[in-house]
Amino acid sequence: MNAEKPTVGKVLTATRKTYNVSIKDRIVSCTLRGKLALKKNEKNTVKVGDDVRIEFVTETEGVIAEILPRRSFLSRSIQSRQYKEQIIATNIDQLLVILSTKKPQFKSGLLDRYLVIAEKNKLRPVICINKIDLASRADFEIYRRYYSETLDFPVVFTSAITGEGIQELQKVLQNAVTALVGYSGVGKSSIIKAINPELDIRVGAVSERTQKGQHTTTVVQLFPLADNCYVIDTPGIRELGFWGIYKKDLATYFRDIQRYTADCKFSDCQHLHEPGCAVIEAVTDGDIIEERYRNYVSIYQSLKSTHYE
Ligand SMILES: Nc1nc2c(ncn2[C@@H]2O[C@H](COP(=O)(O)OP(=O)(O)OP(=O)(O)O)[C@@H](O)[C@H]2O)c(=O)[nH]1
Ligand SMILES: [Mg+2]
Ligand SMILES: [Zn+2]
Repeated sequence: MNAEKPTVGKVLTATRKTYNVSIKDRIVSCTLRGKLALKKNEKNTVKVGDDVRIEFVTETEGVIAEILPRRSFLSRSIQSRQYKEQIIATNIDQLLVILSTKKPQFKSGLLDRYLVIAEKNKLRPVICINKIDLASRADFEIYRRYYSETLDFPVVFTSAITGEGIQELQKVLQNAVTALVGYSGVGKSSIIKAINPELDIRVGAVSERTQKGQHTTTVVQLFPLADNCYVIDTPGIRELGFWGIYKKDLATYFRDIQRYTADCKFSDCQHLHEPGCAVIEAVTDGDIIEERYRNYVSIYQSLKSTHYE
């Protein structure tokens, strides 16, 4: 091998100074080329999932010289002095939204927030209801039916403990880069480990007292699972801020609500309590499930009106 020859690889981990880049079957530990090290905005900061051009220094060490164009990314807002966009990972095809039946308790409101983020980021969502060993499927059938049949999102029930549903999930993950998102403790890391038990991944117990996870995963990490199949583990995000989503646009990220908005009496209808609202009518008729509509209203109320507010 020519040690000077630049090569393209995928960023597996990105900590402050070191970046692990996967090139073919090897992992190269990289630092940043001067220009990239100066950076200081999200667009030219190396992120997990980036395809990068590296130059080898030794057989196992290199320098990242260039970030290749990104085809997508997942971002969230972080609230410091003002809202700031933070890119969580890049070059993602689909978002695996994971909830658990219990410990922590299933909440459809959380599911709908993640689905808004998926739609906003133009990522295909797949819904995974994990810890099915702790509950009865029948209790979740209403969600499975609505989200898969009415909304057309794949829904998979899994248990990382018994292995139920893991094969079905693997099929959905084929030929894609999938980011796993969901609250701390729902079992994101456990599911990756269930797919490949040889991976070195930490899982952590859920607190008996609060029924919450303990934020075991602290960094974003990409795992190659098979040829052209990658998953990205993410830390359970405590505060799921919305980036660039405003009240007036929210309905466009709810594909079921969106189907009715053209029939509302007022063109600026926000579907809250306006007369002649076709969305509210669809809820009354049972075409949109009430829980989903209530989640819309609650997310609506939590959003800013405009960019400048
Ligand atoms: N009963 C049951 N427990 C599970 C299942 N999946 C994960 N767990 C347990 O749930 C706890 C949390 O699992 P993790 O995989 O660490 O959860 P996580 O989503 O990665 O959490 P963070 O890294 O904190 O965001 C561990 O004690 C797991 O053993 C499941 O399918 N059934
Ligand atoms: Mg984890
Ligand atoms: Zn309306």
